[in-house]
Amino acid sequence: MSMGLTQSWRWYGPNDIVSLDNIEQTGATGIVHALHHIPTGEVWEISEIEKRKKAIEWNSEINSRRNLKWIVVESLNVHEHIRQGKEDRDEWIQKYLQSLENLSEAGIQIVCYNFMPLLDWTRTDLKFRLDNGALALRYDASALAAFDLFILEREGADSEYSESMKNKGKSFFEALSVAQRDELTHTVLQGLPGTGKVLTLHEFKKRLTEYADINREHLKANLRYFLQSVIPHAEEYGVRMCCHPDDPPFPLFGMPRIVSTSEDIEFLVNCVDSPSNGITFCSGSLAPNSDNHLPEIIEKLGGKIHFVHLRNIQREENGSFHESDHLDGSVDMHELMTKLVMESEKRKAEERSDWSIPYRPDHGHQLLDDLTKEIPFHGYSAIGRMKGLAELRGLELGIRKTLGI
Ligand code: DNO
Repeated sequence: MSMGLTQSWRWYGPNDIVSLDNIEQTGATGIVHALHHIPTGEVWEISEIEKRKKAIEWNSEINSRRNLKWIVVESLNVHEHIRQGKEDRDEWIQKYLQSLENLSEAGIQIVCYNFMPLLDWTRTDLKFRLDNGALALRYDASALAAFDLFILEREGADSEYSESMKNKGKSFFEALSVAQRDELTHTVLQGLPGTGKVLTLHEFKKRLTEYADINREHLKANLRYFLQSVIPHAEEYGVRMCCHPDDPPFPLFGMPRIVSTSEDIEFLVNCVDSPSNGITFCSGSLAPNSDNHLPEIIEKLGGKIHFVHLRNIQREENGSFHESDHLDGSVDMHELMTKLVMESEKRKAEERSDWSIPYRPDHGHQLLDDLTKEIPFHGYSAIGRMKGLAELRGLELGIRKTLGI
């Protein structure tokens, strides 16, 4: 397998219940990590980066190097003032560049980020029970409509839903107890990974108004501005930036989302033509939109993929979906893995040094012993991800053997 893709694992840091010792046992060698304690936008000082890198790569208990390397930053988050194109955005961009330069000095060359307004990933249920008793993350369009229309009571929301969706949202809302309404609110507003921060309803309402005048075109222009300011420097530092697609891939709460489709991704990579301007290919984020043809995206934009999240989802009615087993669901994982293996081989033939594309099992079900634990980072339990990684690793090996490579 040494000639394959790089198997990696997201580690949230000292508060993660999955330790580095545990991760070594999964067989993953790449660590995906961020300095979550630094507020979004502030500089990641070289000393902080080096300290963490050492904590990851060096086992001080036995004074020996671990078989782990911090290879991807996920994420170096983009400050809201950059997304919103506020007057002081250049100052935030300067700080961003400083962090990139420091990361490159520490030898970390892949940096993931996203351009989703306010909230990162959004789900309505973090403990959806599957038939086998395991728990999964789910997005239920009726629950989201219920929250938006009847809990948040967002101005203008009424005109954005079809009559039938409004009715579904209403029935959903009416069936909820007060505790369930609170739970739904808490679930929707916690898409801020790693920070442990959950916005309150009041904060969220207030922050939504910041987007009142920002339409799709406006947000796209702000993305272009960000890329034009950052990418030439990233290239100079040897850092490959990779934008994570919107999860889910459609607008939420009246705010635009602009990295949701194949066309959106093309817009992004065309903003600046550089090996440093790439994408994170996230199967589970793109797949809820059935118009997104995932294998085609890899074929078309494969050279721009610097990092991969592999996860499956099962599409349900009306845009709802839940996270299914890695090899089972709406995504044909065998086809995707084949395309990724081919892309990697192509890079080898072109003598690109980045042929061993890092991928990680993105999310996993909560199952077996993990069911008895409190999982601090939803989707990031050990056993479910281990199962995913084991399946994906086997899939890659099988494909390579079949193709004779
Ligand atoms: C969710 C993750 C996302 C992702 C960011 C990347 O589990 O896939 O939170 O890390 O959107 O910037």
